[in-house]
Amino acid sequence: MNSRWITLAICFLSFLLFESNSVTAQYAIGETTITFVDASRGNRNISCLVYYPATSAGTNAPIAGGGATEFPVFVYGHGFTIDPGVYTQLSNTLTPKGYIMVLPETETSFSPSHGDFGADLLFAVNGMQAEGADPASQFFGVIKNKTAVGGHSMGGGSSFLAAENDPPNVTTLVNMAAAETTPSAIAAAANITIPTLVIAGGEDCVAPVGDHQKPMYDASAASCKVYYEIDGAAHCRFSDGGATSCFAAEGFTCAFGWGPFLNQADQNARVDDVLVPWLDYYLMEDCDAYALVQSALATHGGMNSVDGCPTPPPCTNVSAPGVELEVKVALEGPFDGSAMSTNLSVSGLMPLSQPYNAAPWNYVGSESIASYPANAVDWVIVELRSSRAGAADESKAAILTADGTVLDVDGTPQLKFSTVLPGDYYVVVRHKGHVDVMSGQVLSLSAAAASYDFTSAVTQAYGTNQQLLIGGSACMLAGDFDGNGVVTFADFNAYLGSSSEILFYNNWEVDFDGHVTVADYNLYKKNASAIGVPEIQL
Ligand SMILES: [Ca+2]
Ligand SMILES: [Ca+2]
Repeated sequence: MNSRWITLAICFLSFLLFESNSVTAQYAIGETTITFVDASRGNRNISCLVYYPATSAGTNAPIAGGGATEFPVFVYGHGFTIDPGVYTQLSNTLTPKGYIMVLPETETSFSPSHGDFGADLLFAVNGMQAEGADPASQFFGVIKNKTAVGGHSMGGGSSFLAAENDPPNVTTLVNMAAAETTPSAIAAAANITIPTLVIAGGEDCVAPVGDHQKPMYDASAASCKVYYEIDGAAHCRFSDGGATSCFAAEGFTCAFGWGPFLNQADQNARVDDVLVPWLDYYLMEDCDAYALVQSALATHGGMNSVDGCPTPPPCTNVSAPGVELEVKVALEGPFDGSAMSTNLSVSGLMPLSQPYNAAPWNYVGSESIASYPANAVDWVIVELRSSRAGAADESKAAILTADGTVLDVDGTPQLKFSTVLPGDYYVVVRHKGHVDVMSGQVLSLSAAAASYDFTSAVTQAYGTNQQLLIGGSACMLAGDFDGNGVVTFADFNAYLGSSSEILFYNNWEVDFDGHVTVADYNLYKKNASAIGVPEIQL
C-alpha cells in the first residue's frame, strides 16, 4: 500500500465513524419466477428466479412499499453448470436493502451458448422494465429505471456481452470472477462505456485473473471502471457455497500451487464491502455511497485499480430541493359547464389570506395575496406526498381560477414547493366544501414544472367515482361541508347551522353565489354518501 492509499485509508476510516448509510430500509425477501418470452429468438423462454423487497418473506408475498416505492434491479448470470439458486448470499444482502435480484435459469447445461446467455441477461433487464409498466404485473409501478447487469464466471463473461454497446436500460456492469466467453467478453468490453466494477479472486485457479478479468478490465472503455482483486478469494466462493459442480472442478484444478484461500463468509463479506456501496451509488443514487467504495478499496489490500471514477466528494450533483407543478382542477359547486364562478373574488368575499388554518385542515401556511389575481375562484390546498397514504411532504395554499388553473400566490401557474427534493410524488388537492382528490398516477417532479390536469378525465383522481363529469370537465364533488372527505349527515348539520346567511364565505357556501341557500343544500343532497378515498380523509 503506497502512502497515498494509507492517507486515503486514514481519511476514510475517520469519515466512516460519522457516516451512516442513507439506504436504511430493511425489507423481507419475496420470491417468484418470471418467464420472459423473446419473440426475436423463436419465442425463447427465459425463466428467471426473482427475489424482491416484500412485506413478508415467501413466495409471491406482497411487494413492499405499497406500490409507491420504486426498486432498482440487478440481473445476475450464473456460472457454468451452476444452479442460479446458489447465489443467495447476494439476494440475502441486497434484497433487504431494496434491490430486486433477477437470475435467469437458462443455459445451465454442459454446452451453454454464451451469446444466448448474454442476450438473456439483457432481455431480463428490459423485461423487468416492461413489468414495471404493465398494469397486470405484480411489479407494476415499482421498477426503478436503474439496472445493474452482472454475473459470476460464465455469467460474468456473458454480462459483458449483455452490456456491449451500452444498451439503454443498463446503468452499471458488475461481475465476479468473470470468465472469457465465445464470443469474446474481452472484445465486448471495448464497446462498453457504462461504469464497470470487475471483482476478481487473487486465488482464482479456474478463471485466473491474468487471462480473464484483468484483460476484460484493461479492454473496457468504461468512463469509470474499478478492478477489485480480493486477496485469497477463490473462484467458486463467489456463490453462497452451494455451487457443487464448481467446487468439484475447482478442487481438481487447484490442488497444487494455489492458496491460502479466504473462507466463504470472509470472501462474501469482502465482495459486499465494495459491491453494496457501488450499487447504492449507481442504482439507489446515494451520493455518499461512493466514498464507501473508495474506503473499502483502500482498506482491503489486493490489486485494485480505479480509472476515471469520481473522486471525493462525489456529491456535487446532489439534487437541490425545490420542485414545480402546474395543476388544473375544477369544483362542481361553482362550475357552470364551461368555467367556475368568480363571484367570491368579484364581490370581495374571498379572504386575502389562506383560510385553511382551522380544523380539520389545521394548515399553518402564511400564504396571502395583496389583491385577487384575474378570475380568482377560491383558495385550495395542494399537497405533495411521496406515498399515497403518507403525510404530506409539503403543502401549499394556492388560488384556483375560473378555467381550473391553480396559481401560486406569486400569480404564476407554477406552484413552487421549496423544501422537497426532486422525485416522485402524488398530488392531493383539497377544497373546503368539496371532496378532496389525489392524483391517479405518481408524478416525477423536478425544478422544471410538470403538469397534472384533474379535469381531463374523472379517472385522473385516484379511486372510483371521486369526480363527476360536467360539460366535458371532471369536477371535484360538492357537499363535504365539514371537510373530512366523506359526505354525510354531519355535513347537512353544518349547512343547517348557517342556512339563509347572506354574503357569506364558508365551507357550506359551495356554489359561490355568496349566499347559503337551498341550492347549496341540493349540491350536498345529490352527493350525500359520497366517500373520498381513505388517503384524503381527515
Ligand atoms: Ca363531511
Ligand atoms: Ca350558495
